[in-house]
Amino acid sequence: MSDPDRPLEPTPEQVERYRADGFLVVEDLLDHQELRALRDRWAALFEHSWETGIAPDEVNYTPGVTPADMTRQLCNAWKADRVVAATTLSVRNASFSARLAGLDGVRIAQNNLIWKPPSGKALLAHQDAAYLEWMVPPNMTTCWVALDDTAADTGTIFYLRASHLWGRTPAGGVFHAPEDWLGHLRRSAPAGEATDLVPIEVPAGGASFHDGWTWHGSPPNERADAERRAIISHYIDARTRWHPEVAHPVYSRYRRPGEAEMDEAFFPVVWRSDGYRTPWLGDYTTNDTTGGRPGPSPR
Ligand SMILES: O=C(O)CCC(=O)C(=O)O
Repeated sequence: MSDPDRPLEPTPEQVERYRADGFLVVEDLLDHQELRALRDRWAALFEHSWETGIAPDEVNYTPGVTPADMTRQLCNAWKADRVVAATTLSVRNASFSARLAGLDGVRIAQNNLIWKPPSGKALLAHQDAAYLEWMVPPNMTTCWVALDDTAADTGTIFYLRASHLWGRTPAGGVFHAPEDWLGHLRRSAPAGEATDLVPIEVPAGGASFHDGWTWHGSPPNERADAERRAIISHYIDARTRWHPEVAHPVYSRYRRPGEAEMDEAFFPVVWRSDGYRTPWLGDYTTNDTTGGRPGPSPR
């Protein structure tokens, strides 16, 4: 199951379950070697040590400044670290996600490293695609991989089964450390809909995949002795375009003026059914699971 360089095909039953539930669990996506390599890079990344010398696009954690119980996040750390890139931009993760979504190809839109410390705070229940009005069309297919054994009481990701069929609600609420992580969901759920909340309990290296309109979030980590880390690849349809009028404060800086097409330098095509893959990815994602080159630590 774990060769990152080979396409991975879901079974017809997995596709059917994904389309019905809006998510799918795969208990053994990463092998021990890939898992260990990612864990070895983790602390250094959150200390702002960038192996490539390039900072992630968003850094929601500063050592010694961010309160200890906040859930930490780095967005697009694949630009900072090639071990993170090897998993995020793997043919395995991208092909499996695309096949579940019925897409002929996917680009990476964003990657997230989430670190919920012991007793760490919640992340709001939301629909990913609601944050993507700067794309045409707003869409997303996500591969979420646990780096620790997860349980309902360690603040794992929860999905609202079949909520991708509820329709599209504008983004709302506070994403990081909300008072009530289900508040936005409760205000948005269609009247009479059952709220079938499913915690994803998988061993480390286990994964879940979800649709961009599936409601999901994660409650506080109730345990004082358990980390809860995840590496997340948010893919989009390879044909996605820039919205001509709506800008994102961070990501629209990668838009070439006057052009609708997304630039493969920043949103590479990770997998396409005709075999195409953005050429520079070959050299960049070395799958060097020894931990990558030691790099400088600019602050
Ligand atoms: O890991 C989490 O707690 C939430 C992650 C998330 O929102 C996502 O993968 O879209």
